[in-house]
Amino acid sequence: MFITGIAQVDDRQCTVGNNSIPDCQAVLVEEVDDEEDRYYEEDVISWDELPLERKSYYLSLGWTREKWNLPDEYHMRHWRDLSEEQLKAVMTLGWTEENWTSGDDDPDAYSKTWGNLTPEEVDAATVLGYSRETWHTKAAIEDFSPIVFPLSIPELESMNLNYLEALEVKVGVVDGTATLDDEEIVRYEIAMSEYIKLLRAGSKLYLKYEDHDPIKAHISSTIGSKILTYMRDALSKSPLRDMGYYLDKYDKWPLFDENYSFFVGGTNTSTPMHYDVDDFNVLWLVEGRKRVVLIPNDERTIDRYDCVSSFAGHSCWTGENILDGPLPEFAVEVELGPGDGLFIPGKTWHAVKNLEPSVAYGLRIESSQYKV
Ligand SMILES: O=C(O)CCC(=O)C(=O)O
Repeated sequence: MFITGIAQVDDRQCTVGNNSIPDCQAVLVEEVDDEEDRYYEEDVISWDELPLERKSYYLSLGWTREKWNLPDEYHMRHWRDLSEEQLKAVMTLGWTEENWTSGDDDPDAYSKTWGNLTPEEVDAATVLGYSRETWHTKAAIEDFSPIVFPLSIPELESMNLNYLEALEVKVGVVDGTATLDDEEIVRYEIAMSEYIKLLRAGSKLYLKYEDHDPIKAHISSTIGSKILTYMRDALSKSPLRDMGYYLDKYDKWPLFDENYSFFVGGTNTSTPMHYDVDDFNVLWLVEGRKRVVLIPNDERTIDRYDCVSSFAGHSCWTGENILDGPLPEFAVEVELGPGDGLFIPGKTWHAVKNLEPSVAYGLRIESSQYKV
């Protein structure tokens, strides 16, 4: 589900969670399917129909017409291409031809931990090539090594609250106190300057853009392109390269809106517990302070958390509140200040609370995006 439509709401409805928006002229941003999702472009557009510019891009990544036409992994295949055994397995897991084809929400079984699947579902998932370690809503065994490091990016350091307040741009904001998936919740559009004023006055609204989010188009030229250029440049020279987390191939891969994230929130706004599948994810603070709680997603915690919702197979949200109350077993917490970068390993559970009004930028790369 992606956000593409916009509907007016009247003034009395201008609230997000417990926050009301004064002098509200906000618009409610509705969520609708976006068939143009670039991640699945190869499934919906034939090679010959690709616009020239997209074709050059895919050619640069090593695609050819022949490769484009090959059936992809089983979950990308058309219903009619599945073998009898695969068909039985996907139906046991809850797929119907309709939701398989539309790509709408995964069946409920996909939100369960491996340990909570029924024996029939385990057999079906095994037929489809999954194991306890690779069940796709849960982590393959990953390094658990959150790393905090100083990162100087002079070109972005001045892009703080004052800078943002002066930009004439519309932004979408969400309830910054929600404990569930915040990539698919209702969002309101207001002027950036208006939002920063509310934030300074203690509002719990949160401006956060992650992943493949069409609303990013409003800030691509003013903010997005700068984050992509300058963050990649700084990270390519950071200790993360020698440590083996920043890979040489990241230097040349084209970056798009989905490769940056942007978080602007007031004191006590938060991002609830989730994981992202990116191979590379760095959060970098320009202004304010953040508390981040991280929990390994490996054999120590493998049956502990269910995905109550997931965002386009990219992130998994548990609905758990781990920011208030005692730290769960194996959790670590870090505090970030201006100029700190945090490397968040793929599929690591994490939740974030802004301890002061904060501005943060992020760069993330998922290798499967590049299919090479
Ligand atoms: O800063 C935040 O609120 C969330 C950051 C986050 O979840 C991330 O960068 O993956």
